[in-house]
Amino acid sequence: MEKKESLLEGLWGEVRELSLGNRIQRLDSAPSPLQFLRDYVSPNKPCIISNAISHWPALTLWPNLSYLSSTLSNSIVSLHLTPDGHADSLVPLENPRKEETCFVSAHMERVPFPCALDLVLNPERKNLVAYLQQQNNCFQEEYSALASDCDAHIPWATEALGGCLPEAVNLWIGNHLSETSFHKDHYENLYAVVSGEKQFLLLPPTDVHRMYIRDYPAAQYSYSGGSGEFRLELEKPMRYVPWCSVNPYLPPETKEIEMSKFPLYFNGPKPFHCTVKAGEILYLPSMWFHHVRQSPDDNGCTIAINYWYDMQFDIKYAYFNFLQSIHCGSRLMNYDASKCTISDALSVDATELEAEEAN
Ligand SMILES: O=C(O)CCC(=O)C(=O)O
Repeated sequence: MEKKESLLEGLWGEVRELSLGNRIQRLDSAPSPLQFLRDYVSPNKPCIISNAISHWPALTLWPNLSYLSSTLSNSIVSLHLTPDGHADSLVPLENPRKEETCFVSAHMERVPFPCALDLVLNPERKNLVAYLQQQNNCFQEEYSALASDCDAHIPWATEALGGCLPEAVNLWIGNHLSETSFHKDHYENLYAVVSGEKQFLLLPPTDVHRMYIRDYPAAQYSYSGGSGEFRLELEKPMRYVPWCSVNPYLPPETKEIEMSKFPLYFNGPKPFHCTVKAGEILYLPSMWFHHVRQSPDDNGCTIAINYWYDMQFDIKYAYFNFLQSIHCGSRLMNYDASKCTISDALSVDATELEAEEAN
């Protein structure tokens, strides 16, 4: 058991030593497609690129919020509402029965853009946190009036990634309270910040065991405009979502207990931390775990647009799945990590836990 743990620690170290180094590389201009493919996509390695979108009118137009409101005055957009800015995240259940924590999605409403922006900018007015986002190609559908302000794709990335246009282009407009919890996506992500700043914590796919991915019951916030209250409702029929258990920014009151529950994360190598500023692009490779926070510009919001390209389901993907499958215990429900050691966490047998659950 200890052997398995030290083998994994060896893997995390070797990946950093041989490939990733200790910080995210920065490029001063757009790479050629060949350089991007050879130095970043093939080795599955992030980078931040400056001066690649300087020609976008969006950089000067979008921070002027009255431009956005007038251009989008007739657009109906998807708005995500939560009580605290944490959507797609883990929340304790108010009446715990079997599971104590659920995976909660935001209350979603389709709203005229000017009203939606007003809610993003004034969280205190209705005591809610609004995040304009929808990961379904929303930029090209809901925000088509802004299409000429930026490129429809990132040309050098499109060429490097096989020539197909992005599968989805998404717009994100949020305030300082919106936070996206640790997760990974099966896409190559080119994430461009237009206004404000985004702070990313990044961990490579080789660190999957440090995320303690478990199955959580899915729940939904529902918001009533009348009472101004949120209700948290478990989905019916029950559905389970595998999600990362680690919250990297712990409030002092739970810090000690959370750190002891997730030692592989808190005692292992620090995640890569990077700030992506207005005018910069982060290349976030497929399957990398990421946690995102934001600092607004002087207008009170952060604006970003990301391009999701299909990933190659190649040998790296197969290796990753194999690695993930070694840690079978982390995918089970009701598995109380606080009661086990690091070695237990790595060696726990799925059938044992299932049997325990059945009893
Ligand atoms: O900007 C955010 O809040 C989240 C971005 C993200 O998770 C993604 O692009 O995959």
